[in-house]
Amino acid sequence: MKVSDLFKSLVETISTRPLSRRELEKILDEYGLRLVSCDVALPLVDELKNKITEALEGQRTPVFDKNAVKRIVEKELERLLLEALGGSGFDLVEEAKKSQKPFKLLFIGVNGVGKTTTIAKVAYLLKKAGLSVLLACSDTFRAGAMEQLSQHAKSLGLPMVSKEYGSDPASVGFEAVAYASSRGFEAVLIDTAGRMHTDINLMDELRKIKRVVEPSYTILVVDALTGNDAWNQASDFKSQVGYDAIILAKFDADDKGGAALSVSYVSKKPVIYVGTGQKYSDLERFNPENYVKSLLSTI
Ligand SMILES: Nc1nc2c(ncn2[C@@H]2O[C@H](COP(=O)(O)OP(=O)(O)OP(=O)(O)O)[C@@H](O)[C@H]2O)c(=O)[nH]1
Ligand SMILES: [Mg+2]
Repeated sequence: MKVSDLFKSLVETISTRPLSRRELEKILDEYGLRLVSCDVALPLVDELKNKITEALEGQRTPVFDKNAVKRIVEKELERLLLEALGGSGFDLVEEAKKSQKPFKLLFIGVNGVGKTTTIAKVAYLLKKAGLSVLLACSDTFRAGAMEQLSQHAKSLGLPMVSKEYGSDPASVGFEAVAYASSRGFEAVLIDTAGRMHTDINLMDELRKIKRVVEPSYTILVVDALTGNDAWNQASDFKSQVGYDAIILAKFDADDKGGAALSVSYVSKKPVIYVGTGQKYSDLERFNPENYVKSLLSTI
């Protein structure tokens, strides 16, 4: 089931006949559970339930009007979902152009979510915009991590800074920034090893990398297929490390649709791009208005 189908079915169910408050609550509880199974964060589901109840209570008319009820719920959903997504964020390319140089981007996230692939895509985008880009592999932990990024660097025609496996990831970041500054690179993109948001030591290591690098922006990469853990990741990385924006990878493979709403709602940080495939060009600006429209288009 997709979030958009659930919203359609919810609005249909609510607007079919007049409902007592109890009946409405029962329906909202049932749809709430189904929304959670579509990766919509529990606190957002609770807010949706409350706000829809309030909106309908305030609009009691003597005669039941199916279309009026439908309009009220649809409007309330639209307002809430836009609020959950918190605006369209910033344009990374524009930020890179106007930023003090080097523009430093630090990518963080759980193992396998798509960080390295996303870095290659962002590098492609910045290079296309005319910026000189340097890649840095601060993942000195996972076997094959340097070879993977270096393969992207080769394909994109970009240089890469790395050190031997096992070396301090913060020192790679520091040296990459120093190298970018001395050689006049306009942007430096730093990859980090994947880590669980619950691992205190690895979170501490990430804080150190961030302190040393002083990134212009820290980007959390989240896998849209993660399910309900996505919003725990968004929340824990925010409280423990801090970041400025989210890129949602594997958006193309997500048939539920709740992840984007949840991560922004929980973190109050914008989703700025979504990954839509494995090619370098498969990175799209995320537009909250269009996304909400698509979620509500079938109502
Ligand atoms: N379909 C699809 N696949 C993606 C996308 N982004 C990444 N992938 C795939 O996801 C897998 C993992 O991607 P990586 O970029 O290696 O992930 P990572 O977060 O760097 O992984 P670690 O460094 O091991 O933590 C690869 O097979 C990628 O091709 C996307 O937007 N869409
Ligand atoms: Mg990686």
